Amino acid sequence: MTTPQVHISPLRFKRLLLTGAAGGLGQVLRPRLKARCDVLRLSDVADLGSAQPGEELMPVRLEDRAGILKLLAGVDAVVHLGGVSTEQAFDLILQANIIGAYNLYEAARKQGVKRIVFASSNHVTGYYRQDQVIDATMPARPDGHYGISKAYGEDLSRFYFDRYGIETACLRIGSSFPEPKDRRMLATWLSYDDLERLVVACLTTPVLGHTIVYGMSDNATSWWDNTPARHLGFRPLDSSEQFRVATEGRQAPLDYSDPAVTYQGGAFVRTGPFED
Ligand code: 15L
Repeated sequence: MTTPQVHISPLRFKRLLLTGAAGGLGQVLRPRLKARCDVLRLSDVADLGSAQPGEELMPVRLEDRAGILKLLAGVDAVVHLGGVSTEQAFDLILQANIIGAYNLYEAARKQGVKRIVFASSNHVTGYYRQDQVIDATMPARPDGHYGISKAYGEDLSRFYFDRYGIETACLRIGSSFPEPKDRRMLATWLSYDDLERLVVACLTTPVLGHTIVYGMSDNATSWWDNTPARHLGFRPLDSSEQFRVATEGRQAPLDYSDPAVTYQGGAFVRTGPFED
């Protein structure tokens, strides 16, 4: 009898790449990922400051195909936070999130990078209602062009897994801020420590495959069931409950004619400023 070969990811990496490193969550993960690798390569179009020990800065635009190819040379794994992270004009989303995602996966294929943690978003399923509990096996219902671009990234990464064996965790991140800003975020909140736990679980789980997981803390109110991603071993330890009284106290009365109150995507489902 032959022993099946298991690919075990290292708990410590030689070189990790973090894109979108100057953004809100990029700044949170920068020191935390540095603790997990010898060299942390950082990229963004915004200012990255100066390189700290063990960091290397390589600012590249996601739409720059040749630049992205160089960016992925010699990295063990990628945490891809780069791109547009809110609803914006379609042409911006097209460049950074759609062409950019294609460039990243093509570069991974050519450079032999085998694992990517992709920052997707809860807005892939923002048109499910707040009285529904959904899981990642249910069809996408994006709430705008931003959500559609993330759904594209999820499908693209599944294709690169099926065709080339590049493993990806698509993190449908909820609302990752120091604390929930409103009543909706009591359900969607992801603490920074749970964000780190989630990313580390995705980087280090021996067999990742292609997995879609909602990025949320252990909130009492929840619209998302992460059972299909239990193999990751991600156990959130924080909860939004500690903020409930204060958050509900400053919340204006709910207007049930507002679609933002009905749908999981909140304000993202309102007609945006980018429509004719
Ligand atoms: C997102 O995808 C955004 O990047 C973030 O800024 C939040 O607005 C979050 O969703 C949310 O749904 O709260």
